[in-house]
Amino acid sequence: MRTRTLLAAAAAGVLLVGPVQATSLAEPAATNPAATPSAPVSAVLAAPDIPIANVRAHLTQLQTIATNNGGNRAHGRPGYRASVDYIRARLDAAGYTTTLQSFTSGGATGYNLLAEWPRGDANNVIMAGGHLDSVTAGPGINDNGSGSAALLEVALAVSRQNLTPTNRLRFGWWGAEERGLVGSTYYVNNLPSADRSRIRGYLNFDMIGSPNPGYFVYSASGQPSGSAELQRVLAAPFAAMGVPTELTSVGGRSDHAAFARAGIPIGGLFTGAEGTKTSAQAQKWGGTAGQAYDRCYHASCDTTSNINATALDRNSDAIAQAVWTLVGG
Ligand code: DTR
Ligand code: CA
Ligand code: ZN
Ligand code: ZN
Repeated sequence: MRTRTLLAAAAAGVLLVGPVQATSLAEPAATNPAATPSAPVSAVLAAPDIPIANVRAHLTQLQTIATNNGGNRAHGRPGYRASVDYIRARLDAAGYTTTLQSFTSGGATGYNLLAEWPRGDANNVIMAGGHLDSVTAGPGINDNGSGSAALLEVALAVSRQNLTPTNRLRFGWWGAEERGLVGSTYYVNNLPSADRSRIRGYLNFDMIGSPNPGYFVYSASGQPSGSAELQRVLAAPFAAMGVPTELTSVGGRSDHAAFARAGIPIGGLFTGAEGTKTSAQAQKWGGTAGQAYDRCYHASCDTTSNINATALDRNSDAIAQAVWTLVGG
């Protein structure tokens, strides 16, 4: 099934499915009428609520890791590898197939952590990721412990639900984003083209718990064909929550960029960094106008106190809903 059809069908909340035994989105053989897709059915189960307490517990662990390792979780420092080991251990215990991909940047070894849920059509892969490294100045709890912890908890929810998705689900925790999107670029550039063509979309989550939050959805404008469906799928949960969102043009400022350059549809969520919240935004979202979305961006004060729990909860739940929709949970 063409990418756009796949994502459009998923975004519509229905999947054209053949008889029960259909396990792929490939068009059924024309010669086999029995395989003719039945009427569209709502085959997408509702995503579970992601417990914000669990997400915050992961942030507390990442904070402890930073505190015990020189105050940061930066590329090439012990706190980064300890962060990888924390996430990987929980994914292994939950039944994921995990892979550590190493690379070198600035003379130090970096690591990408890939985790695949071993079910669903491997020819139709939906990826969700975010960077796990911090800057050297601090623990990086909002940037990007927030995205990393939410992704981990969504992955654990998939396992708890024992999901049998139509499509394949793969998570990525990227290294050395703060050195210039190094880990995600290494991953995409070293992926064989056949594997690259199996990725139907990439969702990026970098800073989703900012203390003075905005609710931003990555704009599909200027992005690869198919990105508009991802934009719609990511905006829908907030509409259901009654939370207005704004589109943000993310350019090359995070790990979606390498996927976009490879022509893979991208989407993502963001609660803001050094930018200043406007009066109009404060009117609709609360918080403080004239103040940065995250005053501790790239600073030592980016600790577990630098998180807005409501924003983190809403974004975590939105990630789960988008994943369930796109993989056909
Ligand atoms: N570059 C990210 C923070 C960041 C700044 N603008 C955007 C837009 C979309 C996602 C992330 C960001 C970082 O410092 O990790
Ligand atoms: Ca929740
Ligand atoms: Zn950063
Ligand atoms: Zn970041």
